[in-house]
Amino acid sequence: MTATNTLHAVATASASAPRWTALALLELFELPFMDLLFRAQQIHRQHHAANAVQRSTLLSIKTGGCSEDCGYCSQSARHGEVQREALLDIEAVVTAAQAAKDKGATRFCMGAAWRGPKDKDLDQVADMIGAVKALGLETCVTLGMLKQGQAERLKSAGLDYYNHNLDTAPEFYGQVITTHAQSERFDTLDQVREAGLKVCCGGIVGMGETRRARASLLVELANMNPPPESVPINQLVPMPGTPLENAPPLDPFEFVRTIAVARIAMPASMVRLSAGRQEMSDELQALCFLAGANSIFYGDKLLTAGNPEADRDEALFARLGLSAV
Ligand code: SAM
Ligand code: DTB
Ligand code: SF4
Repeated sequence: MTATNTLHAVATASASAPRWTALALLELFELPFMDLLFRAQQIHRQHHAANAVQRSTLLSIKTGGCSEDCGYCSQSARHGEVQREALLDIEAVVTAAQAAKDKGATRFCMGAAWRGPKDKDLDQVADMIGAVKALGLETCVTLGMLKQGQAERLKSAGLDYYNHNLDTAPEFYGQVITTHAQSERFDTLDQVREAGLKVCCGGIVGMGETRRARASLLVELANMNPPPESVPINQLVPMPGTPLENAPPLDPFEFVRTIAVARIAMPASMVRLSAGRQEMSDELQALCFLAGANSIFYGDKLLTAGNPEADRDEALFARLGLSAV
C-alpha cells in the first residue's frame, strides 16, 4: 500500500470514532524507512516548532521494594537489584528540582515505586508538588494506580501532569506483568483525565514484542479521547536481575520507526524520546528527532538507570541546532 492509500484508510472515521486501526499503523511501520520519516517530519512541522525540544528531569522520590512484578523494572521487590529506600524528604526534592531548573529543565517529574499511593503518602507528595511548582517548574508525578479522589487531591496540590504508561500492547501485557491488569491502568488514566490533569502516557519497546504489538500499543494511545499530551517512548533498559535483562536488543531503525508512527498517529502530542538514550549514539538520537520526537529526559539519571550527562545533551543540541523550550 502506498503512503497516500494509508492516509485514506484512516481518514474516514468520524470525530468520535477511533481514528486509527492497528492495521493502519502496521502499514505505516512497513513503509520504506525514508517515506515513513518524510511523512512523520511533515506532520511534525505542521504541529510543532521544527527545532525545539522540551526537557524534563526525573527524580526517584521512593525507590525500590515495589509489590508489582513488571518484568522490566529494577524496583520490583520480586527481582532486580535495587534496594528499598524510604520516601525522600521535601528538602532533598526541592534541592534536586532547583538544580534541574538551573540546568535548563522546564518540568520536574517525581517517580515512586508503588503499586499506588496510600493517602498518607499523598499528603507528603502534595507538599513536594507545591514546593516544586513554587520554583517555577511544571510538575509531573508517576505514583502508580490511583484510588477515587486521589487524582483530584493531586490536581489541587498544583500538579500539571500525571505519568502512567500502558507499557505494552494489551495482548502482550500478561507476559510482562502479572500482578495487575492493564485495564486497571486504563481506570487510573480515566481518573487523571477527569480530574483535569494533563496525561503523560506511553510505553516500552524492545521487550520481545512483535511489530504488530508495537502498532497495537500505539493504537491504544492514539485512540484515547483526547490522546495523551505527552507520549514517552522508552527503549527497554535491560536491568540486572530482572526477567528481561537478557532481552535481545531491538533494531535501532525499528525504534525510530516506532517514534515516527507515534508522531503520525498523535500529531499534536509531545513525543518523548525517553529511557535508553544513554545506550544510543548521537546519530540515532538525531534520527529520533527527525522522526518527530520533541522532548527528552534531561539529567544524568532516570529513576534508577543512567541517562546522558547534561553536557553531552547540550553539545548534541548545539551540533543539531536544536533549542530547548
Ligand atoms: N510505579 C509506577 C508505575 O509503574 O506507573 C511509577 C514508576 S515506573 C518505574 C514508571 C515507568 O518507567 C514504567 O511504566 C515504565 O514504562 C518505565 N520503566 C521502568 N523500568 C524501565 C526499563 N528498565 N526500561 C525502560 N522503561 C522502564
Ligand atoms: C517514562 O515513561 N519513563 C521514565 C518516566 N516515564 C517515569 C522512567 C524510565 C525508567 C527507566 C529505568 C530506571 O531508571 O529504572
Ligand atoms: Fe513497581 Fe512501577 Fe516498577 Fe511496576 S514499573 S515494579 S509498578 S515501580
